[in-house]
Amino acid sequence: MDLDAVTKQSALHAKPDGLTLQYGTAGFRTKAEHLDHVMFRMGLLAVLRSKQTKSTIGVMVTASHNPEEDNGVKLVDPLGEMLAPSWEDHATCLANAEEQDLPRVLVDIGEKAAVNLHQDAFVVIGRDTRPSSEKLSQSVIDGVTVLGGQFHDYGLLTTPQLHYMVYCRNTSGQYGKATIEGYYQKLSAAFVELTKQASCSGDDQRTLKVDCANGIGALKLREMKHYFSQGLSVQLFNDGTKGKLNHLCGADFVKSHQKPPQGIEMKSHERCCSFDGDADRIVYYYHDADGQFHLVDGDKIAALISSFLKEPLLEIGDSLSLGVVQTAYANGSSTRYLEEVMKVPVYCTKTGVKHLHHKAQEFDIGVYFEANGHGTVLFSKAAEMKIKQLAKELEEDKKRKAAKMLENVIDLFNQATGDAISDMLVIEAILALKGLTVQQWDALYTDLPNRQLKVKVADRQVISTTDAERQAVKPPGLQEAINELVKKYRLSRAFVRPSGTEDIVRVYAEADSQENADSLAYEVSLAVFQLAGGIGERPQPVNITRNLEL
Ligand code: 16G
Ligand code: MG
Repeated sequence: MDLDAVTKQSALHAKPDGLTLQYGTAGFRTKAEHLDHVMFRMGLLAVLRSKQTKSTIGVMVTASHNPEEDNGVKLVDPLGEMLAPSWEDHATCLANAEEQDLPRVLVDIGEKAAVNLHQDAFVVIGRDTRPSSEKLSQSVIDGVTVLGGQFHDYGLLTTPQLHYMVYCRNTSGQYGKATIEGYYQKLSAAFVELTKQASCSGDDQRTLKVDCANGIGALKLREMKHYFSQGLSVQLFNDGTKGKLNHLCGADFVKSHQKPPQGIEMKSHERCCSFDGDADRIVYYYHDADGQFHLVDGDKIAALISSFLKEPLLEIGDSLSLGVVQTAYANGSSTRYLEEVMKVPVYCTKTGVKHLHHKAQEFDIGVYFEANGHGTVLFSKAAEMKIKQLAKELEEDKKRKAAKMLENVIDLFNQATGDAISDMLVIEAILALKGLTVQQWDALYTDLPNRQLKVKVADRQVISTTDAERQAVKPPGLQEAINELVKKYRLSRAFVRPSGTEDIVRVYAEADSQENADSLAYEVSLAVFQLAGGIGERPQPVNITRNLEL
């Protein structure tokens, strides 16, 4: 490593005094103006990680659903996964090192991780549409170059597309071509193939309105829709030509406010969906005949997909294991439906894609979704080989068809990560094949009314949790207080956890009616405020907060 060159270059990307950041569930994320040094240093780190793994590493510049002024960065590991936990610690150390300590910290990481510095390094870079992203990705490139790494800058990409590129490059093209056309072709071909078996339904059934959050999803979907134009017609809204990124639109807005985004015209019973700012999340929704809004979230996506998969799996007669992974945010009705009606095993993990992904890898077929719309289906290598072999060999027509269908599903899911575009195509294919309307899909089960609130506390780390975040172990007395409150309501459940992305504590409650869910969430917020060092204004009852918002 040419440490002198690193020091010199680093001075051009100097770290502001006193700023400390942590590599969290979503990488680094904060105001864009504070991130230049982090980007440069993540370029450095990506080179070390690439040398250590002897593979291509990805760097994605995005802050997903955060406001337009924010930005962030994530590293993508060789098989398209999130960065390994020990390297998250290296990332945090490197980002927080004072200028004069930077060379020493770099050498330290190299030693601790046993990096062979003579190995070549290759880094691929992608970015979202934020005004700050282009310059910040140039800082990543500066970091890569000063350590002698090679790179390919893909420019504008969705986060899942960058994961795809990394995965393709590290599997010598076997998974697909590491180009944007390669991505469009692979997914569209699988979609077209899968929907061939759908009996023709009316045009209106094949139209989908997509709110693109004024983000990168709009650009990419506009390019891609020509590849599957016969099977599905998508109409783009919030495509970035006027509105602000994630402002009053996008999956996060729709899920947390439980209302439609601005900028989309919804007629009753029309199927609509929203992506988030980097297109790795998707939720569906519609208005009924009375103008009532209905959200069809990640839990219902998991329910639709797993019930769809059960049939062909049964047909091929091979005992491949199927499991569903959720988080504590999964609606209680969804868990009950999956376990009791669908009879599939359901597991709960901590919040954050990497935790769900990890658990899902334990099954031949692991379906994982967060209620907020992050998710995918993972097929183990063994399951994939088995299915592909059966699709070729099976004699009986019905069975071969089922195996073929599963084969297309495998190709349609972006196996590197959850992907709003690929999830959308899978969902659209299933609805077409099953002849289901969005209302029929929504009617699989009825969500329990729920409410999420935020509480400001002096130090959110005073709360620690166990049992996949469903129980608070600290501060003392908090869980007991929650238990007492929960007892007051029917079909109720509540939990609290420190956010991994904002400086707040999150509260979740569900109960038999919206009033009760609201009131339980409020009471739990008060308990957090009192027992976990709340600051600022005391939490207010939900209807008051809501009136203030209007
Ligand atoms: C990040 C996570 C998401 C999680 C969210 C929770 C990834 C790619 N993203 O956006 O899965 O739901 O954080 O945020 O892992 P919170 O900790 O603020 O509630
Ligand atoms: Mg996102």
